[in-house]
Amino acid sequence: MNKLFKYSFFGILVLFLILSSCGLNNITQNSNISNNTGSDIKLGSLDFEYEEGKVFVGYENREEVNKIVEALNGKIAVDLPQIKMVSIKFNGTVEEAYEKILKLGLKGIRYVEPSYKRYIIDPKPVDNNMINKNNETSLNSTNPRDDEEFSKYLWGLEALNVKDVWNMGYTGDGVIVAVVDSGVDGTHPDLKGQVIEGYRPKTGEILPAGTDSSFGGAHGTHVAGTIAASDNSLGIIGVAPDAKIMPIVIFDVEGYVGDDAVADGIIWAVDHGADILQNSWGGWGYSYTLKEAFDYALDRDVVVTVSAGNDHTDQHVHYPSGYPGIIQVAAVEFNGGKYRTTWFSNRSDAITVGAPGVDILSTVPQATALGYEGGELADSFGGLYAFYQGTSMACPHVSGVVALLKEKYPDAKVWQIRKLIEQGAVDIDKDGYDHDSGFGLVNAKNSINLSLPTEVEQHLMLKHSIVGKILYREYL
Ligand SMILES: [Ca+2]
Ligand SMILES: [Ca+2]
Repeated sequence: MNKLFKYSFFGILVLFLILSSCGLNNITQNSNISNNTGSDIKLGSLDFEYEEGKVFVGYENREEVNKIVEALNGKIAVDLPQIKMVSIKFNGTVEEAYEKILKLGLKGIRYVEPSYKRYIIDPKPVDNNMINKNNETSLNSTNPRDDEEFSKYLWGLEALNVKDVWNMGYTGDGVIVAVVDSGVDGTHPDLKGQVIEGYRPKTGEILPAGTDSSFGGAHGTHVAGTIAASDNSLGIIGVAPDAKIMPIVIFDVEGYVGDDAVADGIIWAVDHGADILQNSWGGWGYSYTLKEAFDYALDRDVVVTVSAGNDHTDQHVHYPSGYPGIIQVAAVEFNGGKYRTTWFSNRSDAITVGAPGVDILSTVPQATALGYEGGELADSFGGLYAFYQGTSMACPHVSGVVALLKEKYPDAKVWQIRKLIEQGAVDIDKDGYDHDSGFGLVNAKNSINLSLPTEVEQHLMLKHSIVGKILYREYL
C-alpha cells in the first residue's frame, strides 16, 4: 500500500468516524433499535466491525442472564464473574438479539454489546536505507548499547539510556510482563529461561514455561525480545533482560479470539502474578467487557501499556489504547540528527510518551516454531532475528522501562509508575506536552532517578469515549 493511498484511506476512515459520531449519545440510533422500553441497558454500537451470533452481557443480577440465554436460545461461551460478564453464542444477528433482550424488560443488566474485531498492529515495512542510517549514526557516545552480538543495531537501548540503569543494578529481576499478543516462541536461544507459564484463552490451555506458543505468528516473539531477550552474549538484549515473559495468546490460529476471551486472558494474567500487561494491538468499538478487564488489572496495581496504532490518524476511539489509566505509546525515530514521532504513529491527546519504533531488531520464531515467518539475521546458535517497525515495537520498549521501575518500586501504584514515565521523558517535537509524542521520548535513566510521587495529584485524564461522554478519571 503506497503512502498516498494510505493517507486517502485514513481520510475516508476519519470522515466515516465523524459521520458515525453524530449519534454518539444514543448509540442504538444507527441500528434502528429504539431503547424506549424504559430499560437502562447500555447497548454497544453496531457501527464497527463485529461478529454475528455472539453478545457479551454485563450484569448486576446473574439470574437475569438466564432469561437472556433462554430468549436467544443460546449458550454461555465465556463466564467471568470477576467482571460480572458472560458471553452468549446463538443463531441470529446481534441486532435481532438487542431487540429480543430489550423486550424482556430486564432490571439488573448493565450492558449488552457485540464481539468487535481487533487486530495486531501490523509492523510497517522496513526501509533498508533507514536501517543503515540508524545503525551507523552515533546517537550519544556516552550511552553505549551493551556488548551483545548485535548490539550495534540496538539504537533503541541507547535512546532510552538504559545501560546506565543496568549499571545501577536494575535489570527487571523479579518482574513479570504478560505479552498479550500472538504467543511467544520460548524455544528461541535468546529467550531461553525467559518465558514462564502462560495462557491460551481460546482453548483454556495452560502453556508450559519455555515452550513455543506462537500460534498467531511472529509478532509476539518480536515484542517479547525487545522487553526481555537474554543477557547471554548472543543476538540482542532486552530493555529488562532479567524480567520474565508470560505469553497470553489473544491472536490464535484463526486470528483475534474476541474481547470475551481477551478479558479471560487478562484476568488469568493478573491472578497469576503479572506486573505489566503489554498490548501492541487494538481496534474500533468501545467494549465494556474489555474496559472492565483492564480495570481489573489497574485496580490491582498492574501497569498496562498499549501501542497507539500505526494509522497516522488523530483519534480517540481505538481500544484498548483509548481506555483511561493505561500508558499509551507512540513510535519515535532518530532522523536528521534528532528524535521525532514517526509519520505513521497515531496522534491524540491520550498519548503518554513516545519510544523507539523504527528499525527495531528483535527475536522472531525459529524455523521449527508455529509462528515462523522467516528472519534476516541469525546469532551464533542459530536464533533468528528481524527488523520490524511500528508502535507495536515502541510499546515493548516502555514495558521494559516499566519493568525496571517495578524492580525498584515493587509496590508502586499504577499512577505512580505512569508519573515516573511521564516526568522522566525527554521533550521532543513541539515544546512541552504535544499530541504526537505526549510527554516526549521515554528515558529509563531519568525515570529511575526520580523518587516515587507520594501524593495523588489532582491530575485528571481527559478522555473521549465512543459513548459520547468525556470521561474524567483520576489516575489509578
Ligand atoms: Ca542475548
Ligand atoms: Ca513535546
